[in-house]
Amino acid sequence: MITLVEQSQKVEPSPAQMMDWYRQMALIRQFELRCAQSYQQQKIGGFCHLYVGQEAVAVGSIAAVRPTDYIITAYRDHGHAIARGMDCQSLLAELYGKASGCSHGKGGSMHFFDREKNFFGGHAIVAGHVPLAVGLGWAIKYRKEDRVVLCYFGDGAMNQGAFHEALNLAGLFKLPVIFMVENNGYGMGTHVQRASAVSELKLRTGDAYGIPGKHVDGMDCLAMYEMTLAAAQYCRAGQGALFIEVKTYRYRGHSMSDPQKYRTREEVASYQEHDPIGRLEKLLRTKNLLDDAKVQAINNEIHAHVEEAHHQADAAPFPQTDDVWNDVYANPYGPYRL
Ligand SMILES: Cc1ncc(C[n+]2csc(CCOP(=O)(O)OP(=O)(O)O)c2C)c(N)n1
Ligand SMILES: [Mg+2]
Repeated sequence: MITLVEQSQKVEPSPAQMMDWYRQMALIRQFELRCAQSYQQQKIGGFCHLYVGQEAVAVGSIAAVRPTDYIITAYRDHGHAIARGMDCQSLLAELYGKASGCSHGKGGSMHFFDREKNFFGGHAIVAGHVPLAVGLGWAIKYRKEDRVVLCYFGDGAMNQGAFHEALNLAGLFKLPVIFMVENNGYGMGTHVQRASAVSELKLRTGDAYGIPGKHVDGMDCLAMYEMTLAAAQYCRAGQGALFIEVKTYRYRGHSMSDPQKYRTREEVASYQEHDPIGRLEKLLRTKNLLDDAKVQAINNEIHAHVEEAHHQADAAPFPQTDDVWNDVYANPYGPYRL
């Protein structure tokens, strides 16, 4: 039975909440554009996957869970970390390999982490973190805690063995995990229809693992909020795990080096017409919460914030050579126990 989701009452977010989501999405967009620039300036090394276009997914869904709930995601993690409230300076410092970075400069773009904010990464191996989400869900159930896990992954991850082993256990033990696939249409350059035997992803977990699948428009922040709120209620009520297929789109290449021969400019433009930030902006304008001057002021404020974070991160020191083995392996008796 998926009664809680089916009967989810319409939630009308407050003007302050919607304005906050608008700011968060605009912050993620500007942060990512700064990353692209810093990458070209060779301040960022290694892999770097941008979240431009997908902002409404992280912002709408993370707004619907509590700070005590666990968040875990794959390598396209900048947007989730910002929506979870991580500080831009510690994120940029991480990208620049600095000791003040959230993972002490040793994780980089794909390994953002914040134990205090219950943000469990940032994971580079496709689907490698889905079993970890199930472990977190198991811990919650074992300890009888009032928490849920929000686990994000890409459409490509659903064809990995680890995903299926993990979902089987989550279904079997009715664990409080929201599995959220960010279906942006592609795994690197391969379209989902060329990789998945059943391309309507929400159908893939119900019969197989007893985990009901839902569908939501990932370009709509309010829809994301509403769906995730209902999903969290479902998990908190002890009904088990839920799967949500989020239809979204990335505007930029898979990573920083992607000639994008697998799609046309027209295809990208057709999604940009439904831009999640533009969409919320339109709504806020109709409610007289935004006008040209306010939009400009918000963008200027965010620009100044990101530039300040960039300057501080740029000036920060690199880790010491002596620190090379610190924070690599966990001390099971140390402070980082769950
Ligand atoms: C186990 C594994 N195989 C291959 C890769 C290389 N790889 C990195 S990202 C990626 C595509 C994943 O696509 P998707 O899950 O749809 O996420 P998206 O990039 O669209 O967010 C692949 C194959 C990897 N990191 N891990
Ligand atoms: Mg994808």
